[in-house]
Amino acid sequence: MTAKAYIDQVLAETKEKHAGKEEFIQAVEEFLPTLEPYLNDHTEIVEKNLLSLIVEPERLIQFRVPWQDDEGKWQVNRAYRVQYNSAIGPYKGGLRFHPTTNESIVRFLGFEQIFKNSLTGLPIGGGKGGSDFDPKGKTDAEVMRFCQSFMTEFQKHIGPDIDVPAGDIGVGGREIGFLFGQYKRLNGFSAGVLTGKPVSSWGSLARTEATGYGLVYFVQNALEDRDDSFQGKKVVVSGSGNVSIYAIQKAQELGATVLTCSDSSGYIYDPEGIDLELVKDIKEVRRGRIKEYLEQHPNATYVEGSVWSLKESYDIALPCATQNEIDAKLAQKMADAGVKIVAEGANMPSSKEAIDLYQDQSILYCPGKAANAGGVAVSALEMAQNSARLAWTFDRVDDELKSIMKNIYTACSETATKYAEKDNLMAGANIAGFDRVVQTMLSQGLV
Ligand code: NDP
Ligand code: 2IT
Repeated sequence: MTAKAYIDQVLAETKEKHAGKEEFIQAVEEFLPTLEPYLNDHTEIVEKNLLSLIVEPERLIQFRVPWQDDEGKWQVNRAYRVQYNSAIGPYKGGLRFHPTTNESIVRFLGFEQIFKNSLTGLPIGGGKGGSDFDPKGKTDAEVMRFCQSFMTEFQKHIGPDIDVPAGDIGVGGREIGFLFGQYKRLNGFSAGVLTGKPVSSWGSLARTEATGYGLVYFVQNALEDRDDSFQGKKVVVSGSGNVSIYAIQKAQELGATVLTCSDSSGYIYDPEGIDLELVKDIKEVRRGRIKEYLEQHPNATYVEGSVWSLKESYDIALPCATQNEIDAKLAQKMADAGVKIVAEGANMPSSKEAIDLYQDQSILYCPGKAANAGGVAVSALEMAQNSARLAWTFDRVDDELKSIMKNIYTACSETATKYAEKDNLMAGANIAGFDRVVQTMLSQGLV
């Protein structure tokens, strides 16, 4: 069977088996076809039917989380963990608390995580999880009770050498702190069971900054490779959460003007450059809405709807909010605004049609599984520090992060050049991430 026919067959089987799981099918459809030139060179993968093993998670756990709200009412949420692939290390990936979380979303995130983690070069397998619990509008006490109930069940399935969760949308230092406290109460102190922990509970310095910083380091490498830099560039960022805030900070440090940030209600456009201290205060301290930015910057603009409909010209787009925030129509608006580089801080923020448009219009596309790998990479460094019972300095972690992002960029670019063309970083990321995982699977036999 040819590589192409084999890919088509596995895709058709996946679509049939998972009808309705749109995000999961989208992630597989964006991934498998790019492997064709690699499979042409590695026929043993076709012969051994390894793609079917790759799309099937090793384990998928679902459980209910009962908890009591401040009025004394009993509530229940649904939670998931997909332990996708452990070829190269313990399952590793975040937990998302957002009302839209479902099996399709957890599967797509877990599938992407396998190859992202492989690209870091560190010993971490792929996993992901979360719940349809919405932390928005909940009190600290409610969030704590939810996290304690979540961990009471979840602790059966995790461990420093088994599965090591971290944060994602709706799960930051507060949530990880409560989850860690409950794990400790049930099992004793075991630092390496979660990452993204508060620094006082053996968390790593620079983990909070790592995804946003890493995203900007990835783009910096792509720019330098084209004799360019961030200096004087206009940058548009979506979201105003963990990834956005630290992407904005690093882009500003490197001389760019960041024009926007957003939340799920609307976006701020500030031609003088986003006031990051204010955004941090609104989102991290007040847990408020981005519209509140106007109270201190009446000359900025607040617009309801997507930031990607912005008409003012800019050079670099950093989508850092959520999946499918950019469809073909919005991608066309970005092209009209003159964007040259799209680098994904979020997981799968661009639809398949949007990616096709970037590629048709020679917009350099930096896919999330490569560009946002800095977060999980520093999580793996947190695991290393926890195993050694040491705490590294901020600068040491940041230097490691810089070198990991450089290596990821180089691997994507060189693999793209070998199997497709230099600017096809999507093919480069997919093939380079896949190679390490499947070669390890082959070496371990059928397990
Ligand atoms: P946060 O919860 O800190 O922030 C999420 C931001 O995205 C908020 O501004 C939120 O707005 C916005 N957002 C969420 N859902 C939607 C939606 N449906 N429509 C529009 N805006 C939305 O999450 P993170 O910053 O941690 O995560 C952002 C993205 O980065 C996600 O795709 C995540 O998977 C990815 N990522 C995160 C990593 C990490 O280390 N945290 C690592 C790698 C990737 P609002 O407050 O209105 O909901
Ligand atoms: O999508 C991601 O890579 C994350 N949410 C971070 C995962 C981690 O284990 O740090």
